[in-house]
Amino acid sequence: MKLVLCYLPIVIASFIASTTHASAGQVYHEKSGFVVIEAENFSTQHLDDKRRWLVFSKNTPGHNLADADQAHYHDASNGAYIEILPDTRSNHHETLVRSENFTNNAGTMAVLSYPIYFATPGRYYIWARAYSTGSEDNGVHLGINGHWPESAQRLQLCKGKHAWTWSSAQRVNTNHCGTPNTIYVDIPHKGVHTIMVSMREDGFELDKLLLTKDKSYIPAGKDKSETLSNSKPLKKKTQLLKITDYTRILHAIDSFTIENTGEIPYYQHKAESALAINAVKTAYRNKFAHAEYTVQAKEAGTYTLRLVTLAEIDGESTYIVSINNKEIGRFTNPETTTDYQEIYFNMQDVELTKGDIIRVSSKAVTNGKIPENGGTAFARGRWRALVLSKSD
Ligand SMILES: [Ca+2]
Ligand SMILES: [Ca+2]
Ligand SMILES: [Ca+2]
Ligand SMILES: [Ca+2]
Repeated sequence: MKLVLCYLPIVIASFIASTTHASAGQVYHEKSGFVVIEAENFSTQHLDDKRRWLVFSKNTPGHNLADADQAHYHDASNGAYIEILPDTRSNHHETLVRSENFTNNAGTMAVLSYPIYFATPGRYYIWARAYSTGSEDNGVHLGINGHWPESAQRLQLCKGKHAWTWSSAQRVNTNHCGTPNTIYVDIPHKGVHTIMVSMREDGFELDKLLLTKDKSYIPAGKDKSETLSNSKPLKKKTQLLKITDYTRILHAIDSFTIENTGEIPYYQHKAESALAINAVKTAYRNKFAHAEYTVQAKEAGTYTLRLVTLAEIDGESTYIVSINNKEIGRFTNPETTTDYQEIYFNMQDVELTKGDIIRVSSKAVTNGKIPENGGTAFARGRWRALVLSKSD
């Protein structure tokens, strides 16, 4: 079997992009008192000059670091795991060098970080899924938020050699194989906390971590899938689609006055967020309706104005924008095959001062194309907004 390896900065990026469940925007979180982490999906690694956690999967290339065992990705959860190398002490015949191939000082060598959102604070028992082939590759330290509480140091496994094995046992002087179900951290409050891993013995192989509030829980096999947030897509806007920068949007419905503004009235077409003319009434056809907005003191300045109208299949309505009865723009909708398609009309360098009356007018017209009730249907002069963008 060929031994394969990647160096970490590359591995993290490529791994997240390709083979793992995790992807951009996904983060670990606690779910019903459980946190399950693929060890290879760590966020950062520090203090890794002498020993380094390396990711192994079927895609990683070979290496020539000291190592006493072959790769074990076949039975690894997510097809990948991490091993801390070089491993210069795989058995007790090889020299123990403190702060090199062994350290009892948690948090001093090859420190990994896994930020996790916990909704439920409290005590979490930590299980590690590890693969040991010798007597000097079966201990690791755990920590939280840069601290290394005694309760999370010296996770150890003795049984289950040459197989992926879950352990939550802490090595103590009276029991070098550790006491089962004793490794834990306390999550002080709801929020993001960073679970950390650091070297105790080189050659240690870690596939997965499982944190549980249930002290009697015993994981088996690959156990649960990693607990990742499931980000829903953010809500996208459906109107004013091409308005990508603006100072102020004057919405036709919310900002403009339509009472007592002319001989024929607008009504509010709320489903389309538009003002419109009820062209069913023949008296309202081919005449301008008006809506008005009074400029406030804080809005004084020079702007580009964009009138957002809605094209309609049954007619090409005309629009007029005026300030204090002086026309500054006159536009006609283009023909369209899509009802309520937004059309944008620009007016450059418009100076607004306090008390100015901005008036938007439009009329209902027919293009004679759409038969209706013995005649043809009318477009209703719909418009949606007047957008103010401050000139630079
Ligand atoms: Ca190895
Ligand atoms: Ca070792
Ligand atoms: Ca090993
Ligand atoms: Ca894994």
